[in-house]
Amino acid sequence: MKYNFKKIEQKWQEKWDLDCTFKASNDFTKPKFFPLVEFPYPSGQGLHVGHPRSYTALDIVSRKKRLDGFNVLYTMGWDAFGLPTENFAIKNNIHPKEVTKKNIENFKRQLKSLGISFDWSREINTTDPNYYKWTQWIFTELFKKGLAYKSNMNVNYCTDCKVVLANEEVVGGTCERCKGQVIQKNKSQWMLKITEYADKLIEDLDGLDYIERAKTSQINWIGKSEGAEIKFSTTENQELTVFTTRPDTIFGATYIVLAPEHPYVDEWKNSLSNYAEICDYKVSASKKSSFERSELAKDKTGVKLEGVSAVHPITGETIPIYTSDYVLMTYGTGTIMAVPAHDQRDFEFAKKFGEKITQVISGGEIDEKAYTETKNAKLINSDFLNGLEINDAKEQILIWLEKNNKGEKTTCYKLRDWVFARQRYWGEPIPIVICDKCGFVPLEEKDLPLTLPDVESFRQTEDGESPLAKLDDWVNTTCPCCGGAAKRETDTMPQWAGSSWYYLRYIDPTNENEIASKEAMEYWLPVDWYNGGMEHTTLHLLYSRFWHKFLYDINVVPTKEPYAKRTSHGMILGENGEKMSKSLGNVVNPDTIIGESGADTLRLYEMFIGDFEKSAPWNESSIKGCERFLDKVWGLTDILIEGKEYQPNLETLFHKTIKKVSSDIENMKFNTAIAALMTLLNEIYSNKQITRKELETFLILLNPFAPHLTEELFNKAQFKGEISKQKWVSFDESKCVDSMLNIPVQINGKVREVLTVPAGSEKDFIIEAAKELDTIKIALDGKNLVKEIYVPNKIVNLVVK
Ligand code: ANZ
Ligand code: ZN
Repeated sequence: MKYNFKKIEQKWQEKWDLDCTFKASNDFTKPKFFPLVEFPYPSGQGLHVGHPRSYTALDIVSRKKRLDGFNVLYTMGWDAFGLPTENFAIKNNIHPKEVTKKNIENFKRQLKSLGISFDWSREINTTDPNYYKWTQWIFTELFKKGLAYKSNMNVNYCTDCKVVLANEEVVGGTCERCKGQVIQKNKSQWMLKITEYADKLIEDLDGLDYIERAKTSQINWIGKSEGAEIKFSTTENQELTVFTTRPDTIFGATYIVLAPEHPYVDEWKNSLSNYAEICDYKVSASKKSSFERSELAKDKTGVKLEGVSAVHPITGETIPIYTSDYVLMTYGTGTIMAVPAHDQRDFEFAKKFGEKITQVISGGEIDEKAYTETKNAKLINSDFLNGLEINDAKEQILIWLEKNNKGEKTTCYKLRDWVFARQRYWGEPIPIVICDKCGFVPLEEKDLPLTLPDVESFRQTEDGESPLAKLDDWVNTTCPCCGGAAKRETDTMPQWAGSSWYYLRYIDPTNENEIASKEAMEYWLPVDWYNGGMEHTTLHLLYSRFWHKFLYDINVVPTKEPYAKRTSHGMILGENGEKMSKSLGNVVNPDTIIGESGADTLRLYEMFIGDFEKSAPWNESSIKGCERFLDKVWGLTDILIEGKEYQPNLETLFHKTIKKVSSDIENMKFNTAIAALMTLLNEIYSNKQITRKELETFLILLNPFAPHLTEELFNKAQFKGEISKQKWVSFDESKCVDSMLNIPVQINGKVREVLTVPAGSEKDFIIEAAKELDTIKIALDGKNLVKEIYVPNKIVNLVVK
């Protein structure tokens, strides 16, 4: 019994649009629910079947919450600035604005065809000047508070894309996007001081309902280490400062290592007898990524600085200085004290270069590896630290260092400030004017947005500057501060800017005076549930939490954190189990599935495909299974009978299914919820009829998953109103227990019959009833019954001789 999904789906989508069925209300007295999914980058390829997994999941939650009486704000937007659009525009000589517009139209058509219950009246677009006015405004506020600054930085520069790349955009020394060569380039860049929020970004994770791996990936990215800086004097008139997390091992420090980029390596040139060799080494190190350099397994390389040496701050011993690429300039002080007995990398290096290995912590063995510490290990070979446990030794040495002015306690972070500029066209202009007299001057709010001017060509200048740099009329301006001649900043903001605060704009998308009204923010914030890809649980979450915390500190938002809960879905893979990609030819377009089987089938399938948090391969035959299930649902009206009750033999199953589907939706177990509905449907069909009450319950339970079909059937069966305006169904806990039990009856351990009795029957009653069964009676006839065993609710076993 095929149903006409094409007609039905279109009909309901039009009706929902016309009636604004899913519009979030401005009645702030109702309980609210604010779900959020990562808004897409509208690429030329259109929607991928991976997108609907997240959108459908929170659509199911949203639809249920509405039936639960919540005012739900579920909406969509476009993260539309960025490189692919710009590259396409350059290649085809079309304005990126036009490309973006077309791509958005296509994405929107596709999303609408999925029947997601978005409130489309709140749609936003990061490239709309009314939107980026506020992105720019946040930047000027950051600037005023000293959190945006310009600094000379060694940056990753892709020679093909001609852009500065973030570390995570560089993969194995090449550009993640174009695979072009990445070199280090010194450039004056706008930076955001996210490091100022490092502690808060860790501490405040505590109160949040984030999946564990999202929390750990943020904590690891921030990489907070408590330790000490220790000063070593040298034969030159400069001191070396090392960062160590193990100041207790100081008596085991047998040499010093500088990063190859350390400025002293050049400054000491005249004292270094092997300077040429050192320079060669620096060149080879500059070709490796920091990841390669830090790898434990890599063979250690390095060069001794001949002609200089350091002095141990406590023993006064002379110790050698090396340079090696396993020490990174970007972490700590770019200098370490090597303790080869207890640090594996130092150990490997010391063995190769024949340096002294002094054990200072008791226990363990040394062979291929440095000593491993045992519990309660004590300090040895360490003068006044001897006999102390590690933590006590740390405390004592810190006291000594501070007293003798040789070092102090410090905390180090892996997190770096955020490079916040690109030399490209399709991004938010940075709203800063550069004046000879006044320096950097931010635009005032009344002069925002600073709109992106039109240009003739979207290519960078020959020397890799932003295309905006070619527009003299635009670049030359007057200083907002002194009125003198000044120039505009020509760099634009990075892709991450617009997505760092977009959820705030959903709250009040057309507000012209502020990001959103105070009242609306008080009501809607925080986001109750944010779902998105695992690949965004580190940087995007950190960046947006940073901006939110800043906005909280300047009294713009009422909460410390933007998102109360964060979950992540697994990726949908190609049929061959590999990541879907054009080059592998395994990409599935949702349009195809919707055309062949309908949106409800696609939705159901994507939720049935496996555990929501795990990745799952695409599978055509399971799609057919989902389609058949919906066809069977469509046939329910043919076996419909009157009746305001559940039929006795189905009552328990209905209550159990309501309970299961309700909690499964809240816990993202969409696949098991669907399985429960499939079981219920089979039972209904074996029962050969369904009452109106049962049909109504079934349709409401299925509605969040298959909204079009259930709306249509609800209407067809002449229930009052629309299904999306009903109340979610309730269950009775006491009715979730099966009323009758089926107990197998054995004779000498062999099952002969199954006994059906009311749940909770007494043992004696059950044994007597078992003996009364026809087959059992015959089997017992003339035998000597020696034992009667009853395992409660499980089995009766009668032993005869
Ligand atoms: C002595 C020592 C003894 C160390 C020992 C470790 C074990 P985390 O935990 O990641 O912060 N280190 C410091 N700066 C470095 C740099 N720029 N490049 C490479 N390594 C660096 O690691 C801190 C430890 O990593 C520091 O503590 C230092 O080695 C090394 F048994 O100092 B340790
Ligand atoms: Zn000025």
